[in-house]
Amino acid sequence: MQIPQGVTAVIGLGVSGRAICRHLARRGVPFALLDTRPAPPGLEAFKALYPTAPIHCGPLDEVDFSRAFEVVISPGVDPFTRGLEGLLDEINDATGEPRLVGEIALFKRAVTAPIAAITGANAKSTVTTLLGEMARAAGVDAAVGGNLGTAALELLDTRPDAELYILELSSFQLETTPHLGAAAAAFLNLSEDHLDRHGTLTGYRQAKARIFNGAEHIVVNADDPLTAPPTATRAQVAYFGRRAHETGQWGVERADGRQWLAHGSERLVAVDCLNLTGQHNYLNALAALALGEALGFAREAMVRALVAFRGLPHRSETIDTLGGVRFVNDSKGTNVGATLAAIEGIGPTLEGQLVLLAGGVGKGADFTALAAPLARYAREVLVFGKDAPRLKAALEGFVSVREVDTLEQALETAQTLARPGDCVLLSPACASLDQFANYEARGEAFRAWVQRKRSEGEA
Ligand code: UMA
Repeated sequence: MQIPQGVTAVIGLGVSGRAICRHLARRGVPFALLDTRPAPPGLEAFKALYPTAPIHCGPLDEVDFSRAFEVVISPGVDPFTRGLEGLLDEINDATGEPRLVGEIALFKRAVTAPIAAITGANAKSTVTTLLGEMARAAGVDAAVGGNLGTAALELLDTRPDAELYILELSSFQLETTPHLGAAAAAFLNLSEDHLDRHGTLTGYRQAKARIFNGAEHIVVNADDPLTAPPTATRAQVAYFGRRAHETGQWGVERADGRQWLAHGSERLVAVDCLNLTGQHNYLNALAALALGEALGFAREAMVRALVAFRGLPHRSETIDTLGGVRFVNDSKGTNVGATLAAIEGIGPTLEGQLVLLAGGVGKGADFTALAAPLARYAREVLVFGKDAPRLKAALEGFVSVREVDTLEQALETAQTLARPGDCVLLSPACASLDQFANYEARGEAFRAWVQRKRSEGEA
């Protein structure tokens, strides 16, 4: 297929691709749709909506892009896919950007209100949502989306008058964003994920660090040097971290027998006033406070929103306490970094110990980083699913590990092992796709089991 002269090629018929096409159609920009899959879901509906748009389904090396105005790629498609060779390096004279860009580049060109952007290997959805709540409390009309679920371009169409756009951005989205120019940009943490796409941790970091391009304010993690901007920046930099920090920094302070979220020497709120639990969530709260401060939100409003915030489903979500044992659903813990954050976040807050439920598809990750914190905080680890044997091999000798077949069996066993003061934590360090449709379905199975036990107990 030859993309006709001056036509924009849109790659991918998912949430982003549909938002890109709608955005272009509204502006009268001619486009063609491509998807690497032979029959992508939603194709018939697309044809009905845009009957004259040229369509190609199948490998991209069958497409001649030489006459295309530009190529706009969906985040789930690798810009180094065969057929796209060299396009990332070619400059489009009309836009001054590479000829291959992503949805966020189009968003940036069209938006007039400021952008707050959040990336990181983990916790970005929590910080994005919390910042949205803080904006609301501060009386700022913000639209919240991006990798979180609602495509950025969709926000622009449905909320054109928003005063602020708060976007969660993935490495896939940032990789194809030449210049974000955010009013405030945060890089929360970095640990191995998506190495199948980015090759190395360095490649993953470089993609994420593009969030800093042209930013006015930058928020980075003082405990994770890999979140620091890789090149000199003119932006104002704020740090958050586990310890109480010096003037102008955001940290956790211990005073009067309590832990406080603090800015320099100023205590803002005691953590026992929050619904969020675990050290990792205190860091998320500090990152959101630092971003909100950079955006000019009133502190009192931010603290009010923070105290009311209950967190997101499947992210260190307390489901119930049965017989003195807390059941926490962290099914979104789909990589080692996320599970580490949950163990180290919740472990120190317990009177008892953790019983960890983990397993699924490990995506080639190395699980050994989990061994030392589990030796410290866990009574037992129950492993299930495809990579259970690899998990067991990595943890054995450090902590007691038992292999079972399913999450249900893991829960039944956990209930017999856990003692009052313990926490049964589902934080699998793995994707769910061997045994569930997605991480949400896995979390819902956990929730349903706990709720059933609660009602059986009450019956
Ligand atoms: N696909 C193909 N060929 C194509 C187009 C897509 O095989 O030509 C496949 C992709 O490999 C992927 C699936 O189709 O398996 C969806 O890809 P997509 O790029 O069309 O995805 P969207 O539906 O546009 O959703 C994307 C984000 N998904 C990805 O980056 C994979 C969504 O984040 C995001 O909510 C949405 O845009 C709106 O911004 C999801 C995600 O899993 C939650 N993100 C990853 C993560 O958080 O780890 C990065």
